[in-house]
Amino acid sequence: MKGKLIVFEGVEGAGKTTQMQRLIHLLQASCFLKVRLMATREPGGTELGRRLRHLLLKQDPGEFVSDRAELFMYAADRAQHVETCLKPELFKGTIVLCDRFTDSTIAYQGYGRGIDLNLIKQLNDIATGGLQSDLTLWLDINVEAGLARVRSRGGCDRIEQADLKFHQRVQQGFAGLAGENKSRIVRIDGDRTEDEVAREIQAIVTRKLEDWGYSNNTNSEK
Ligand code: T5A
Repeated sequence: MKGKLIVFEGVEGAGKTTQMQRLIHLLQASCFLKVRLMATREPGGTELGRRLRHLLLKQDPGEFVSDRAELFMYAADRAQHVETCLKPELFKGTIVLCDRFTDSTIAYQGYGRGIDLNLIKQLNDIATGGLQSDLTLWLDINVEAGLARVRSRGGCDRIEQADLKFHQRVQQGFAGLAGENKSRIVRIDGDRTEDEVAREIQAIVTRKLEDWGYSNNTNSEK
């Protein structure tokens, strides 16, 4: 595929959304102007996904969502997202920035909920048709600090409300994944100011774009 998929991952409140927006503005304003860019997210990157996102995250004390039902809803969201959004954009040559992808399912439903990791990997493969990120930026932040950031906004969703141990297992999941996938996943210390984190991300992504053959020069295209 001509395009590249850059994914942001991390526990609740790690700063993914903030940093993704900053990166997209920076790339739009930078010398990589001729690169086609798109920002999306999981769950909720498609119309079907937005409905699944609502079902997944809404707080409804009267309704119990089983772990496997949750897993399959994330997989359905991803299958639709890959088929109707990610693959077409990557074929066109777009640089796609995505807030969460397959590693979130391994961390949350695998490490967090305790569902068999091989089952999740198989489901991820089915949902993605083998599509992997070209670069994953893991914002590594203290779990309690991230939850405090989210809670200070007010109104937690169904997953944010899970207990601290759940979120600590999710964090261990991301750490394990980063250790196993050193060429794909880059760890970024998220416990710093927004500006410090943004500067590191800018440096990493600029280097990657150059490695991939995108020229950091207003006079030339890829
Ligand atoms: N999920 C998702 C699964 O369980 N399985 C899956 O397969 C997938 C794909 C998605 C939920 O679904 C789960 C994971 C999630 O629980 P979501 O709303 O998209 O729900 O959740 P998050 O992606 O976690 O979004 P959040 O908004 O909660 O976290 P972000 O995007 O990491 O953080 P951000 O940028 O919104 O920042 C949070 C707050 O912190 C401040 C921001 O201003 C904001 O108020 N902030 C900072 N404060 C201090 N210093 C910094 N450096 C800061 N950076 C940001």
